[in-house]
Formats: sequence, C-alpha cells, structure tokens
Amino acid sequence: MSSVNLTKTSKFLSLVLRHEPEAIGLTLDANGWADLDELVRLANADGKPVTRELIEQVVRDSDKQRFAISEDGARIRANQGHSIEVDLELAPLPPPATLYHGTATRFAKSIRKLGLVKQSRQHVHLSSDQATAIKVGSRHGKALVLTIRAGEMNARGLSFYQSANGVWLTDAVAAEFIDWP
Ligand code: HQG
Repeated sequence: MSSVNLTKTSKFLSLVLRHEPEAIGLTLDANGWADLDELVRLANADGKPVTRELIEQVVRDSDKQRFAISEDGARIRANQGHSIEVDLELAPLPPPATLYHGTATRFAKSIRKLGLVKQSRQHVHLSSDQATAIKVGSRHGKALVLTIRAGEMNARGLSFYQSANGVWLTDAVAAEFIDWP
C-alpha cells in the first residue's frame, strides 16, 4: 500500500473519529468508539474506498499511534485530538516537571495575554520533548516552543492526563506557568 494512500486514510480517520463522524453518518459512543465494520461500510457508501485491512495497517503503522482498535477487533477510536466531546476515560497522572508546547510565533501576543487555551479541541496538547513541539508548532507557521512548568501546575491542583499515544493533555495553561525562549 502506498504511503499516499495510508496518509489519506489516516486523515479521513482523523476527520470522522475526532471531528465529524456525521460526515459519513457514523455515530461514536460516549467513549469515542466506532464500530469498525460500520465505519468501512459507511465510508464506502460515501465513495471512500477503504477496507478493514487498510485501516488496520494505518492503525499499526501510524507514526504517532493516532488510533486504537479494541482488543476484540470490533471497534476503533482516536487516541486524542478530538473536537467533539468524548470521554477517553483518562486518569489524572502526575506530569514531568516541565513539558513543551509547540505553537507559532504569530500566536505569541495572544498567548502572553490569555495563556494557552484549547481552542476547538478538548484539551491543550503538550509533549515531553522539544522536537515534537517544534513539529506541532510548524503546522501553524514559524515554530515557537514554550516551556510549561507542569509540575508546579500540578502541585497547585491542576490535572494532567496522558493519551494512549503519549500526548500530555490539560485543560488550559495560565500565562504564569509559561517560560518563554
Ligand atoms: C494556539 C496534532 C492564540 C496553540 C499535533 C495552537 C498535536 C493560541 C493552536 C495536536 C492560544 C491550536 C494538537 C491563545 C493556544 N491565543 N493561539 N491564547 N492558546 N493557541 O491544532 O496543539 O497530527 O488545535 O498554540 O501533533 O497545534 O493531528 O492544537 O497553535 O498533538 O495527530 O492555538 O494535533 O496531532 O491548534 O495540535 P490545534 P495543536 P495530529
């Protein structure tokens, strides 16, 4: 299978499992799971020629492990990144002392004023390494890596979660917890 096809399928899965299941008439349960056979059927009915095998390959090979298939193979969900409200049943976890957030320089002024807000997603996304933050930030423009004093936030009672694919999540980051380069 060509990588173009895999990327296209991954983007399609992100769309229907994180943002717009209704685009193909799919429904997710409260925890974000979709029936895999139903997803394949509805996708094909909508002119997206995907197969269960192709989806399984995307899930297996995804560089960021964006999706998970249930143990019985019947269901699929996105590990993080949702804009629709789903409960991923993540337990709060003490974060490392510092985490990183990749953004773009054009957002700096607003972030200095408001801190980090989750915009359309369910959480603010943070990474434990700077290289990931640079990649995430570059999607929006000239990358800017902010250092987040996560340990201090946690000590003040703010919760952190880690998605199944290792992304750190929190509700918001007040400006006082952000160190600038
Ligand atoms: C910015 C990808 C102005 C924030 C990535 C970011 C990630 C503000 C943008 C995942 C702001 C939101 C999420 C404020 C935050 N003023 N701008 N007060 N507060 N922002 O795409 O973190 O490849 O919703 O800095 O790898 O970029 O899709 O979030 O630039 O893990 O799996 O608002 O998406 O994963 O952008 O990316 P996004 P994100 P996938």
